[in-house]
Amino acid sequence: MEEVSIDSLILKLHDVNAVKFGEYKLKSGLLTPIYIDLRVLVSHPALMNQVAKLIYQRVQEEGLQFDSVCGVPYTALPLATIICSTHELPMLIRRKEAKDYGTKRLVEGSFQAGDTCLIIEDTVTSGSSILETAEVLNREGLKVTDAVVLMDREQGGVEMLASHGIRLLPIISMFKLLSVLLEAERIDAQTAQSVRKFILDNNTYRPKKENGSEVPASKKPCVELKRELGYTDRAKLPNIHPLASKLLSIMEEKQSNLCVSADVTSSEELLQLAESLGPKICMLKTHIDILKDYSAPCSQKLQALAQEHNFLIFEDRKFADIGNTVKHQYEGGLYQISSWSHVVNAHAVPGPGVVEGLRAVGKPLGHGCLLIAQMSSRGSLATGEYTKAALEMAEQYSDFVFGFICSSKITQKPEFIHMTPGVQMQTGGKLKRDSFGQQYTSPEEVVYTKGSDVIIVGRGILQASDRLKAAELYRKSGWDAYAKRVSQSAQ
Ligand code: 5BU
Repeated sequence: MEEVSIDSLILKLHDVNAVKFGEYKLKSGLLTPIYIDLRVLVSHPALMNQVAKLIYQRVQEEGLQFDSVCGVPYTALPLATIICSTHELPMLIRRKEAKDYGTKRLVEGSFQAGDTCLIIEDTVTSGSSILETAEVLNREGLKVTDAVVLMDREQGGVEMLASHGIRLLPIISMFKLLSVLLEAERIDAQTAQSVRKFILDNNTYRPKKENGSEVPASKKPCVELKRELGYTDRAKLPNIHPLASKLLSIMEEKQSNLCVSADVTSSEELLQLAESLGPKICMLKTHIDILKDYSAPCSQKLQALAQEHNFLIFEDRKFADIGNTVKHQYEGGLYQISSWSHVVNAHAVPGPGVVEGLRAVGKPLGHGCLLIAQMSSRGSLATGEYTKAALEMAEQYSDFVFGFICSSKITQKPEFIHMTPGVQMQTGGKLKRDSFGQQYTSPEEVVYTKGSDVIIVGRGILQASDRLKAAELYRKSGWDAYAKRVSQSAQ
């Protein structure tokens, strides 16, 4: 079977009218400018096989463990059938017509209480169809921990299912679909923008408060798509962290939202990189503990280069211990990170103490911290509720935390900076990966489609034959995507 790329699949889905633009009514009664109707797939067997193949690929890449597979009736039922038949996996069928067949079982197939069942779905809006199927399976004693969906409309399904303990793994996101169709000139920029606005304005997820009541709609995670502030205006916001303000000013001045990840193992090469790429970047990211010959003069020289070329230094140390320990790790030891790095990052997993420990050292020095809200690696556990908790922690300590490491924009608050690793130019529309699960997205998709501020690029530049030329290519691509995003939001 031919190799399936997401981009070519999106175009084929558009060819067969599985994706339509106009005015359509959703199950909820809401009028939508885009309609995804994957029911037509059954009339296109080759396409059906490609979709089934992509779903199975995702299942394998994620290393999902399960005892059986259940497709949400009806559209995903034949998809589940193809997957289960091709790979000889046990399947279950959930009956929809419980009332008509009162005495019959609600779930057909053999299983044992405690078995795990993987759910497959064609399209997700709010996630309610998957939840309904999961609840039927749960009542029969089956566990549901993961669901794979071909098309995620990005209207809150991931968050809603996560709040019920189900991880949703989408293959195509709405924003990806729009950018591919726009690129292929199947739709114009205005249509793409109106769909983007509709999606952002109509997030269906309403988180529950601890007492079970819903958070009012005005506090929904997705805020109105207003005219977006540019980097210059954000730098002047009254509540902005001084370092975030400095970074935004550098970005504007150098027309660069590129952070180079200087993952090299000798001090000489690190300094040479900082010297040559300095004029192209807003930030240089280090992993100081991979240097084989670190000594204090190296970080002193790096500081001088940062001053000369006007960039910030970010030590990607990923602190993840109790406050007292990270305090020592930050200021002491061999590397004395706090003495030379403007920015560090931390995992939210230990709870607020990790930020408090770092803040005690970094705040008096005018330094700042990024919280790791999402990761670029395959199977990352930093999703859904975890990401939200990291966001809340950042809000609580906004005198020290000024942004996030994330794969896409997670808050509309313009004071926070979003920085995204896992960036490489894409070729041939195929998602790039390295052999250890690093996943790559293009600068355009990260900044324009996903709304992040800074691209973090390592091997995309380091492995190029001409690093300076590659850095310029990434700088331009990231900057153009930002300019396009801001100008479209002004329309
Ligand atoms: P690459 O060569 O562009 O794949 O390097 C990416 C860098 O960003 C590398 O230093 C990682 O340690 C770092 N990184 C990441 O790739 N993904 C993450 O989620 C986080 C950091 Br956090």
